[in-house]
Amino acid sequence: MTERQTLQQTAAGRRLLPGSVIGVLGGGQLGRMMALDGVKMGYSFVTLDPTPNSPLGQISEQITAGYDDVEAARKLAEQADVITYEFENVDAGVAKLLEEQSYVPQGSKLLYTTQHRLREKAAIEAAGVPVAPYREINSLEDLQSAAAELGLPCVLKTATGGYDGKGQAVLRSEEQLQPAYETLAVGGAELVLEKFVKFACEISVIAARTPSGSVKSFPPAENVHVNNILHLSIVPARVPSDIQLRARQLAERVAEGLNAVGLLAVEMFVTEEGELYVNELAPRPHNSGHYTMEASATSQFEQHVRAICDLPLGDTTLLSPVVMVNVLGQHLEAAVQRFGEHDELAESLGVVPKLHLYGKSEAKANRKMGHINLLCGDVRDALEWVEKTNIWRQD
Ligand code: AIR
Repeated sequence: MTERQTLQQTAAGRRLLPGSVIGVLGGGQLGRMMALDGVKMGYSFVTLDPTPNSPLGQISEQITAGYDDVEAARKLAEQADVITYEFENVDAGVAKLLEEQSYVPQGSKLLYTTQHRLREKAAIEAAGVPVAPYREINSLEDLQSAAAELGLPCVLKTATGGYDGKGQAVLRSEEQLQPAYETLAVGGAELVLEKFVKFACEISVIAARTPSGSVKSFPPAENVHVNNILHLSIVPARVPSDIQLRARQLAERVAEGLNAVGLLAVEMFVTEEGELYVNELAPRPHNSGHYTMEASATSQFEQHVRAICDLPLGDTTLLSPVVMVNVLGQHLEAAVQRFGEHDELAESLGVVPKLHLYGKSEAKANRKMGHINLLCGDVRDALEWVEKTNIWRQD
């Protein structure tokens, strides 16, 4: 920890004024966009990432080493006034070391909770917020009796490590139980069975909480996934305003219940009856919050910096309807081409496309390479732009 005048001791923790150095575990796009906003505010950044010239490393200092490299973590702690992370599978030993040797306002408890589906669900329920009915599964017999109790269809998921639809299987018939169990329980992996929620749509709310305990949320995004990967976030979400309000209240309640610091992304299912069930949490900036970069008074990245530095949280007012569309490896070339040309379609629809690219050197299929925020008068116009450009056409 460096000695600086930018550090103020407050009742709840430390206020880190602009001029402080923020250390980030992970140098991917989320860290990069955090730094793009943080640098504007006067902070500087150092990242620890195994890949040289990572998306964040391109615009900050970088320590190139593995995430479990204790010596490198110690170096990060020396260089930074405050440490955060931009993905949640942080090595528990490294998180503990950093907490001892540096200042990690988010703490390791939040990571410990959100790295494990069963712990996460228990914490959400303890905050008085509903999750879909679920059971812990330790054997094939557990699975058979839990499936009988909950009724099919159900979703079997590994308790740790799964993302973008990996580590899960939808079970629609009894014959599918055993093969799914054998596939997912390899190496004694802990499993959880969830009742399949027949949702009308999926939404997410990003809440922020400071060490001093103030909480603010952003308006919900309506999320459309393709092949289990986020494709679109539509804001305002096309659900009634009372549901939007309830979703924000639930997200804020979860952030408070978990004593979260920084951002907490809360993914939810909305049923036809207007019920809300929390699906998943992420204690970091979230893909479904990228819309805030141009469409909100404060972006999620600025909000995260404000929260971990214990500054007053920024205004989360939505300034314009917006649709965020992800640019995956297979979309990159066409999206870049399009930005080199005059976009008559956008002009005629009154849509303003804003391109964000992450600086990744390798454009693999389904890899998140960038996104486009489409500012618009009505989200239908932005959706029409997405459709008519043919960049996201599925053959
Ligand atoms: N990320 C972390 N959790 C979920 C996502 N999307 C971001 C982080 C991480 C990057 O994805 O910014 O560093 C890794 O992207 P890739 O394409 O290198 O796997």
